[in-house]
Amino acid sequence: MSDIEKKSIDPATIEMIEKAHIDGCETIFDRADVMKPCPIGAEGSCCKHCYMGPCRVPAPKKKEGALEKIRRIGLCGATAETISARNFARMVAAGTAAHCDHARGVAKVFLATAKGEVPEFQIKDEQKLYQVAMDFGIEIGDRPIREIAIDIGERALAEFGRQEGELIFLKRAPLKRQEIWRNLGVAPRGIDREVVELLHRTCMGVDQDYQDLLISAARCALADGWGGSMISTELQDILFGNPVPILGQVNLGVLKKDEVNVVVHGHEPLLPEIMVGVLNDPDIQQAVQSVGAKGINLAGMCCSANEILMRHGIPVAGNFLQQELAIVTGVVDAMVVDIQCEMQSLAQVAKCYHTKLITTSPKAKIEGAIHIEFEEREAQKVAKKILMEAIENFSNRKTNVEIPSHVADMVVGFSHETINYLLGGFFRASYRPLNDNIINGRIRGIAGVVGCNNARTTHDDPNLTLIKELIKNDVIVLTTGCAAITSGKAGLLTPEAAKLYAGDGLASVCEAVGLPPVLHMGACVDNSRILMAATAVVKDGGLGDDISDLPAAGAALEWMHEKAIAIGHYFVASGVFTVFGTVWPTTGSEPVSRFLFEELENSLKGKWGFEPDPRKAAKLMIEHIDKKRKALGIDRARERVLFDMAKRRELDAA
Ligand code: NFS
Ligand code: SF4
Repeated sequence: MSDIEKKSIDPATIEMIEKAHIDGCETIFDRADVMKPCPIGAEGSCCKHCYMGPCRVPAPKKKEGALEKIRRIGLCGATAETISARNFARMVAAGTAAHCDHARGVAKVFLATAKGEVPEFQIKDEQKLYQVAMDFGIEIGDRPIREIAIDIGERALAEFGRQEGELIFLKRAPLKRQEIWRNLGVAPRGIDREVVELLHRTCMGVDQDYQDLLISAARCALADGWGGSMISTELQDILFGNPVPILGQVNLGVLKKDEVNVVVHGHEPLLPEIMVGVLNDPDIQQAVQSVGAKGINLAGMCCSANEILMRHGIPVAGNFLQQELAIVTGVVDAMVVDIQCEMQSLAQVAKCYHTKLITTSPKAKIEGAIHIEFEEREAQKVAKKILMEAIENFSNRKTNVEIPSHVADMVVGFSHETINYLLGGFFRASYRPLNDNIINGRIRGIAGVVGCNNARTTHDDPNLTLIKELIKNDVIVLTTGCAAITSGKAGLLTPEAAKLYAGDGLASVCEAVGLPPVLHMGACVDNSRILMAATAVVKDGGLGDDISDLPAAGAALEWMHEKAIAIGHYFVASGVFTVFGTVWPTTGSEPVSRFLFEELENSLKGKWGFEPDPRKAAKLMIEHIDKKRKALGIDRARERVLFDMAKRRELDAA
């Protein structure tokens, strides 16, 4: 394998890394060669929680003496276990804060919309509005939609500042799960409260019991999955429409040489939604013509991409590690970013070309970028202003233009409600057919494969290898975030992929209902959809009475963000075996790792796993799925199915 092939398995990515070299433009792929991770920080053994430190307590190398062991405490006496668990918990708090602050923004716009203060936004999905109203215990009767929506907005916002009781959406979980949370004292009270409390607990001299720290981190993470993230998914669906299957295209090849290209990158769907709406505005179209462009091409990057892809079929330029490379094509006239996962280096890369980097969130400015703040009350005006900046920039393109030809088709937009309809039909929407096919063994189990790219491993490779291995073994895959984009690029998000890549059992089910073997469920906040899908499967019956009983597992092999740790921890705390790859942040403390990998299962019935090799990770997940099938007494059914298939082949051959 050449050096460049170690960087990515995506041909479009490799092409652009090479172009960047020719253009003399540095990217993250170059920096990853030069700067290696700090070995002490990488294992979670560095504490900076007070300035008597930073204290470093690296794991002892083999054959070290007693003296070395004594040094494994910080100045204040904090043990390696405390330090490791505190670092882990802080990641959970930060990740939860990111998802939930995004959710707060959505809730505020939702309430303003309900009050009629932002005419640009409307309530699009009334059915979902009623559903959420019922979950929130809001009276429906014959009240006008507007009033119900105001109540929902207020109640959603109150979840952030709630001081006592528990988050409302916890009641959506299977009853047994709720019991587990309450008995263990991890049912989150208020969203902000859990984040603040975890930051407090992890300060110098507070909670210094690693098990207690990791359990309280679960409480905070649950405030993300069943709190902030779920609120943001639900309210975004009501405002912009619950996603339904839609065709889209993905990879850098979606950029167009003779059109103005605007890439929206980040996480909030608010501004991109409005941009989609004003693309055909006469002023915009006229401006496009006047600069000699053939049109204006809006494309997405990362989770912003997933949001507008699912609802409007807007093409996706790429995932996290492709953000700089989109600019390297030389045809991106504006890259518009809001919050999260935007690399600061975009500003430098933009300088190598003609691209205008435009920041839009008051929370996320970047030195060297143009700042045009998104104000929802002036949403259209801002959207048009940004598009005009891009159009004006079209004529500034330099000569070093090259767009990779790679582009793939995909079908996306599988909200958990849509899966319901697709399986059961609109009038008898139900997960029954899924459950039946799991019970009869055609589908072996369910896996959620989600999360980022990480420049410390070959871009797209671990996730893709894992997903292919899972579907080959009849495990249906639900995917979100950057992993979903990886799947799209590789052609796995099409119904035809079932025949090509899935095992006989899964393929037969996919072909019967026209489903891809890998279902794109949205952005990272939409991992809450996976929780809801898992809950729906439990509630439909026949597969135990808790999420932890399901033949299911989760993974994020290329994770890098703190948000991923928050997601992983709420999956674990919801009863899911969750495997991460590439690196593991608590390797510095064996007891902490053991607690997460094994002991947590005693109380939360879910646990973490770490396995950088994607084939081995698939094996771990499938073994777990088979163990659950056995516990449910449905392992025999699967043996029969396999036998049937073999028999059928024999007959075919005869
Ligand atoms: Ni999720 Fe989406 Fe991608 Fe990772 Fe970043 S874009 S919120 S954090 S890198 S999957
Ligand atoms: Fe060192 Fe303790 Fe301060 Fe951490 S909190 S830096 S271990 S003295």
